[in-house]
Amino acid sequence: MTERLSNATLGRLPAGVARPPYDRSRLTPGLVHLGVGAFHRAHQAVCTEAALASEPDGALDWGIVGASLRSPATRAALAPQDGLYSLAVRDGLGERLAVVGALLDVLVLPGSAEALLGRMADPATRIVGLTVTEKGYHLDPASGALDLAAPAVAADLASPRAPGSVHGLIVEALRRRRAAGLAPFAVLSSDNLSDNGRVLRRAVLAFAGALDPELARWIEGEAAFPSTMVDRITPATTEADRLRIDRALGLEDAWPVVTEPFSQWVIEDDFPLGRPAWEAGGAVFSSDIGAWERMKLRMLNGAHSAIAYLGQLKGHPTVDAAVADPEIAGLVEGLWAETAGTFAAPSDPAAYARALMARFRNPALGHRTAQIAMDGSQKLPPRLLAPLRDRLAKGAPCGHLTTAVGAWMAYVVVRIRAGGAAALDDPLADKIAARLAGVDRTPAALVGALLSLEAVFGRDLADSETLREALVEAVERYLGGYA
Ligand code: CS2
Repeated sequence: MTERLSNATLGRLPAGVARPPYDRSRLTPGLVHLGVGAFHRAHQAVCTEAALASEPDGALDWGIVGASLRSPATRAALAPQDGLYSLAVRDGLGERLAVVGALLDVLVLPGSAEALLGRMADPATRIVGLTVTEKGYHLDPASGALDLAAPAVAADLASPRAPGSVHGLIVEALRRRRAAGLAPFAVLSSDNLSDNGRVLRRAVLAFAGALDPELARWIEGEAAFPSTMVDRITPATTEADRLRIDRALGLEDAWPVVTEPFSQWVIEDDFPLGRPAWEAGGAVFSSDIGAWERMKLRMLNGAHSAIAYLGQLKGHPTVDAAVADPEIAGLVEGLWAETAGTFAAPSDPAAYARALMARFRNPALGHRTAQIAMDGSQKLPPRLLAPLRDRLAKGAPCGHLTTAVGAWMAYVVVRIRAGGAAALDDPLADKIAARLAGVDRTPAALVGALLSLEAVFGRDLADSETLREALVEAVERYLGGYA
């Protein structure tokens, strides 16, 4: 049997596999990260690793304690490996492997909630990061405000000392810090939300305010919520990845992470208690995160969602297969032409678009369109509906944006018809299925039912006749075979 990757076996890795160049036995925790999935381990943890490696003889006090909010799987895989995992960077030219050492431990909720709160309230913890995907924020997607009635949020408001949501955890840990006379940690969202720091701050303040206005005022005055733009395409790891990587390591790694060569992190430099030297990993500090975020969300993620829905409707399982289809490549180019004018670009959008298409064509990632298609109700507003709104207001053509939104609608209808709400991976699946139940099968009726989802489209988009007509046309085109 192959031995497991661990501190004890690190020395046996083949020469070509990079490993932590610092003394791991001296590494102590400084960061807590909520949502320690593949993306965090391919991105922020790798920048942290570079920061640690940049001062191997310095104070190694920025180790990461991760928390899994929903599943014990990450801990089960990584605890026997002392938190070590390998990162496989892949493109058409091959695969580069590195073992990352920055992650010290993984705690799983709900069992370890108390240990996690203790760690967050510890004076050594100076930053609490989050990658919990859009739905982990429990926001009303159209307005961006915290949904105080969402079951996870309501449950934490009812028993705030034993929280399970990100807001509940952050507020309870901050309450304990305040009681202990400690300054707050910086709260760092690395999710694909527009103005993620600002949005999270508003949500945390709303949550705290509902419990204890004094505490909310303290958080408002003292705590930093820097915004960030994060980017690295990181598909879910497959069994084939595991087997291939184990062979290359000569050791078993139960949960390696596969990613692309490109990585970008733009961060607002607001860390009152200090931060790792993330620039060593290529992070860039800027005071204008909004511009970076809008370009990335509207161009990369907007195109991704369009590719995912159209790819699913046309039977393309992966992004590279989908963009090899001229109709989809054409839609993506058209989408970029429409979105380009809707934000103040921090760099040349044409060059950015060319680089994006090359990344989408990466043949070694196998990024599944079904994975990106998840949670459309949360993803559409910042990616496609925000630029659509801007263009509609100017009376500018938006045929490609509406085609992409229409593809989402057609996809939703196809899934729900095939297997009911359970077949749609989306936090609003039940609501969406209920809207569609009993309506006519005509494209106009289906579009009407979906546009009435105020949490997604707001009032304004539902009221736009121009949009409605364009969507009916798109849905007709893609649902033709199914209607
Ligand atoms: C993707 C993103 O799954 C999705 O919705 O669009 O995860 C995307 O791969 C990342 O944002 C790239 O940085």
